[in-house]
Amino acid sequence: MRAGAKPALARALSLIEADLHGDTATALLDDAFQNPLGSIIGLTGPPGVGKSTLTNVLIRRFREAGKTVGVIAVDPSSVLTGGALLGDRTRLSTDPDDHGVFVRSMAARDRLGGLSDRAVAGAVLMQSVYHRVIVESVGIGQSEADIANLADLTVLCIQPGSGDSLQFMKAGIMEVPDIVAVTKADMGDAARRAVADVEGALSLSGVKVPVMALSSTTGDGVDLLMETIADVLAEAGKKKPRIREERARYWVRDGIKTYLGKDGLERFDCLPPNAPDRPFSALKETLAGLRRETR
Ligand SMILES: Nc1nc2c(ncn2[C@@H]2O[C@H](COP(=O)(O)OP(=O)(O)O)[C@@H](O)[C@H]2O)c(=O)[nH]1
Ligand SMILES: [Mg+2]
Repeated sequence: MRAGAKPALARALSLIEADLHGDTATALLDDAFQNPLGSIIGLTGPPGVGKSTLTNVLIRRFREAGKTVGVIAVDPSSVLTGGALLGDRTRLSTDPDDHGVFVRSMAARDRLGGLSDRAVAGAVLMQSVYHRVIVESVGIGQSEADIANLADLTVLCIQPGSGDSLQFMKAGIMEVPDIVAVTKADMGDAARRAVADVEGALSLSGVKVPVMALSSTTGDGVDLLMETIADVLAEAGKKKPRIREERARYWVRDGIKTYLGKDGLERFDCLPPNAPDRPFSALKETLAGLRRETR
């Protein structure tokens, strides 16, 4: 897999999907978690905002910069009736002969979005193989927190003139992204107004987040996005140990909640000591322990 063989990665991802808590999968994932090669970039936002189109642009730009790219497209439409609800969706298009790029679609946690534990595991696996892993997910409900706990950097995409920026102001509960990208800037003044709205909302709440308008169609604003991504990743690199531990904690707790419900979470009091290094086996062992208790 590390030598760049796509079939090997594809097999590993299938193993994760089929048997996430098996010995082979957990050993593989703990190893990947301990040996990250690159960074995970989360792209969130409502359906139709332009995430996939932007992902295509990012893939191209990273490849031009000599970086390898893995993509996980988390697709809520797979649990809905067809893709029609999401309108004219852009497909991720990559060169099949390019060994430096790999794209995988994975199902969302449920119809409200959010990352399934398999999508999280898939991203961790890809992070040990590729320089940049892009996770595209529809940003509704749980998914912002899920993305924030997975990615080194999150970009929230906002559609101009859609009321997304108003939503942004109201949503005090929302995880704060690292970058806000107002998409489709080629469509006129609405993008500029949306940037101003979001900046206004952010300054009221006292957080400093770069907000920028861009167009995937014309390429305007993409250079600035690339520079900002590089800056944020450089900053994120400095706090990695702390972030890793937080992530491990979140995944173990989240896994317990997923498999044993709130009741399981209430009976779970402390994180196993190996969790910050080996979160996947820590979860497997904690689940087994809690299940034994109930018997
Ligand atoms: N005018 C314009 N349209 C765009 C731009 N980016 C995406 N779109 C269009 O918006 C629609 C939804 O894009 P898509 O990438 O599928 O959105 P997603 O659901 O967020 O992944 C498609 O018809 C795209 O062609 C852009 O920068 N400018
Ligand atoms: Mg999409």
